[in-house]
Amino acid sequence: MNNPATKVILIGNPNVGKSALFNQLTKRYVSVSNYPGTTVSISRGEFKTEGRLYEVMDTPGLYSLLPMTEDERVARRVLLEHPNAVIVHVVDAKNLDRMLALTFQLKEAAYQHLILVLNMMDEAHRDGFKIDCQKLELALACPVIETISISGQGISNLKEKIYEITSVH
Ligand SMILES: Nc1nc2c(ncn2[C@@H]2O[C@H](COP(=O)(O)OP(=O)(O)OP(=O)(O)O)[C@@H](O)[C@H]2O)c(=O)[nH]1
Ligand SMILES: [Mg+2]
Repeated sequence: MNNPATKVILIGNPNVGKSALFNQLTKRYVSVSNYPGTTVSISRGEFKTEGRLYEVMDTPGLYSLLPMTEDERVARRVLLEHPNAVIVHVVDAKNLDRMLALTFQLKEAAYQHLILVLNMMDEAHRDGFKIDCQKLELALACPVIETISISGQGISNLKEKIYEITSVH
C-alpha cells in the first residue's frame, strides 16, 4: 500500500524517555515507566507539521546496533526496514558520554536523516551538567535538540527540525 507519510523512528537505550517523547509527538498514549524494557514492540502514531504528515515509530530500547535480545532485534529490524526514515536518537542528557557510541554507530550506518535528542534536560540542569549544543552539532555533524519529554519542552523545536531536514532537496 502506498503510505505518503515520512517515517520517523525513535531509537535509543532503554529508559531514556522514547515513549514519553512518542506520546508528546503523537498525542497517543503508550506505556512509560521508570523501568528499562517497558516497550517491547513497535508503536505507531502520527503528527502533522506545516501540512506534512509524519508517521512516528516508538521502539524497544537497544544498547547497540548488534542486537543481543529479542527486543533489541525488533528495534534493529525497524531501522533496517526503513533506510530513508528520520532517525531520532534519544539520549538521557545526564549520561550523554555513555550514549554517544550509538550515535556514532547510527552515523556509520549512513542514515541520511539523523537527529540527536538530549532528553531529561530538567534532570541534567538540576545535576549541573552544561552541554554546548552548538559544539556538539559541529562535532557530530548532525542536529541536536534538547527536550523534557514529560513536560513537552522542546517538542515543537524537534518537529520543526524534522520538517526542516526532510524538506531540503
Ligand atoms: N525528569 C524527566 N523524566 C523523564 C523525561 N522523559 C522521560 N522521563 C521518565 O523516564 C522514565 C522512562 O521513560 P520511557 O518513556 O518509558 O523510556 P523509554 O526510553 O521508552 O524506555 P524503554 O521502553 O524501556 O526503552 C519514565 O519514568 C518517564 O516518566 C524527562 O524529560 N525528564
Ligand atoms: Mg518505551
